[in-house]
Amino acid sequence: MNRALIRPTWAEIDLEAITHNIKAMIQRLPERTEIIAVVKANGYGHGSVQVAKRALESGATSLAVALLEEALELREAGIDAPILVLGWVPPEAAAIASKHHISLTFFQKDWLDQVSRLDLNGETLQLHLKIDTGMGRIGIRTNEELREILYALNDKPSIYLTGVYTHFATADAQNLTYFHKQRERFSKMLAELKELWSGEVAIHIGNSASAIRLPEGMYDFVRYGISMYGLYPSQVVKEEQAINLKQAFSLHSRLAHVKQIEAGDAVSYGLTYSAEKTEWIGTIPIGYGDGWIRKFQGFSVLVDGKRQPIVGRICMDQTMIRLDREYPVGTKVTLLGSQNGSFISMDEAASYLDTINYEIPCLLNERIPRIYKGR
Ligand code: PMH
Repeated sequence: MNRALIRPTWAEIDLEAITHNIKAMIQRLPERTEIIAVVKANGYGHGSVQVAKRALESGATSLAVALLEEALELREAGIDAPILVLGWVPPEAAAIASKHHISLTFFQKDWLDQVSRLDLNGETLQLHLKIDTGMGRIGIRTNEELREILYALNDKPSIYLTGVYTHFATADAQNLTYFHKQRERFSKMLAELKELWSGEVAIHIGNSASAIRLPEGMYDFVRYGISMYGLYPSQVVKEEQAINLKQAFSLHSRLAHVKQIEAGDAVSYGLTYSAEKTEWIGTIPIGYGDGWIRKFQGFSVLVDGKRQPIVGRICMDQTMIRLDREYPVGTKVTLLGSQNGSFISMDEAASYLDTINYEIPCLLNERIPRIYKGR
């Protein structure tokens, strides 16, 4: 028996959907613009190694992660494509990056000075310069910082500037005024950089929302995250219908117990639910210990293609649902995704939790095995 599947609760990742979503993006982009598949946070909870491999097979040419640890995991899985770390890495770890040919993001002169004092064992280190054009997170903000950093790079022979990029704060919004302001700041900074620097650098500015909405303005690469997984960056982008995406993630379990309760009988901690009449109650083996958080109380799941409400408090490992009739133990329950023609989207779950779709697959933790379809 497959140990990962002793408990019948699993996430299914449809790799064909990943291929579909990458191809849809490639079709929108001009030929010169390539795709960096963003697989940070374990591929937005979908599994970084499997998604990265499928993304590269489907036309993405590089990968991006948030942490150096995440990049090393990809290298350990035998992936040799270019990888960029998007977050800040402690300078003393830069030798690990150069050893494994992983590109790092930088934006501090002090960081560069510290890295230049490391022994890189004859390897080179490739860096992308991050420009903060208005996200207010990381990056240089002024021409003075740019000049200082480029000047400092000049006498560091094993450190190469291979990319420059920025990130948008409102590319998914209705009003794109701020987005265009950030683009304007970026192109000014880029013009300054080109005055001062003769080397070839790859330029990338766009996440999913910007790449979907302004494919012509994306320079050399787009950093394709949420939409590679088949989710729209926002309702606004979804309604524009510029691209057709397929949700890759679905979540399933099976009824572990089915019973009838009588009017007045209560369910779960705190007795927050009592039956109004005789009812069928099912128990499924998933709970907040899996990231299926307590706020899902009152949301629905699919059994027999029909919506059935979650009743009573969600426990650490178990959740109860009210069934429209008796079902045998072992009946499949779909918590996210489609079953018999019905569909519970990630967007619906996110809206129920008053959050964004990005957060849901990240929330569902490693206790839930990921099963890959379409291999
Ligand atoms: N580039 C950077 C620097 C990012 O931080 C992200 C996503 C992406 C690209 C991909 O964006 P997309 O998923 O919208 O396509 N980063 C985050 C974040 O830090 N919180 O939510 C999404």
